[in-house]
Amino acid sequence: MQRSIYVRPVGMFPAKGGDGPLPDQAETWGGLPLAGTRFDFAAFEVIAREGTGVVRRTVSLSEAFERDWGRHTLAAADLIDAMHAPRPRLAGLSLDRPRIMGIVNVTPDSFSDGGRLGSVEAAIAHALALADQGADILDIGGESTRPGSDAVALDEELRRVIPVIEGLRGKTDQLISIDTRKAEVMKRAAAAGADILNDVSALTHDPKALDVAAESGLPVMLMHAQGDPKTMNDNPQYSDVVLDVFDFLERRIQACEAAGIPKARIVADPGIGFGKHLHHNVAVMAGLSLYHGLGVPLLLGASRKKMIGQLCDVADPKDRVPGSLATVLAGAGQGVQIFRVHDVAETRQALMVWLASVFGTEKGLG
Ligand code: 7PM
Repeated sequence: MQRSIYVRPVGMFPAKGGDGPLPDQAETWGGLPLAGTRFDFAAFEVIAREGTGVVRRTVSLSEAFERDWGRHTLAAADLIDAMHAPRPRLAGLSLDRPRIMGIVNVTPDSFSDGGRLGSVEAAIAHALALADQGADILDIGGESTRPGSDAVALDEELRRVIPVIEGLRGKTDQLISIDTRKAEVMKRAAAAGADILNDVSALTHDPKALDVAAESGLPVMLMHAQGDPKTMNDNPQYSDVVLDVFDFLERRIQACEAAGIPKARIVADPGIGFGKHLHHNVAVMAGLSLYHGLGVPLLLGASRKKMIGQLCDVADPKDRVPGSLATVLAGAGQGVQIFRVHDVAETRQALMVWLASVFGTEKGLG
């Protein structure tokens, strides 16, 4: 299925409504609430696929509501409902302020101080340090999905991540997500105490993943990728990357709902760097608020990625922290709810100051 019309909220400004009930439409003519964030938005960018091309126009809210959209009316109305509805808590976590997901890689190269036990203990210590720095979610991953990388065998992935989840559970109240494409890893991680499933293939890689995820009852994070990690960045092809990613995520959300995973348990992620060249990645970054029309919270993972290296000519990922922070603030400015990052303390500081400066409040991240 390909949509012909898309609506993107633009013109974010601090909401004046406070925490009360939604004012009726007439009173909100100046702006509509954005997806349970502290923002209202002032206008729509209406985007239409026409033939092989795409046309865009920015219209005020009042013009949009007064105008006859003809055959597009229903599709546009659904998107508008979806983008302004507040988001329910995710595994107990409220999403009315930006949330930080700290990356915990459990791969042999990430903790190089010796054998497997050492790397399990180092990963647990690292995760606890990230929790201390203010991570709301700890994302445990044992399969390197780096562009060009080989798949990791099931037993090896289990040996890496399960002891880390078991070790962490009981030591922290922070949410634990498991970054995996494998149904068996999801099942075992859930049994070990994981709270969220994070799949860079949006539950497409493993034919059993959709049902296992539904049976687990856990929330799922669905990421867009084009192709398999091994080859995905060789020659990615899109008609319009921003819209094609929307269509993919919309289809995957529908597949989840059909399998018994309601929208209240779904997060969507456009997948920076996964089957995307630089011009694709920056187009997705600039268009992030479009994805609020999916009706679920958004997750952005651009931390230390090649996009930053290419934009600024920085070869070593460790030197990409300032650029990573810029992606977080750009995402926050478009109402993205969750940020997957390596540098939790730095991200927290940046978001706190951003929140204070944009909204004029001192208690931004609570
Ligand atoms: C090596 C290079 C190892 C790159 C891992 C990576 C995302 C993710 C990853 C993301 C979600 C990384 C990637 N990226 N899950 N897992 N979104 N939801 O840079 O962008 O961390 S792995």
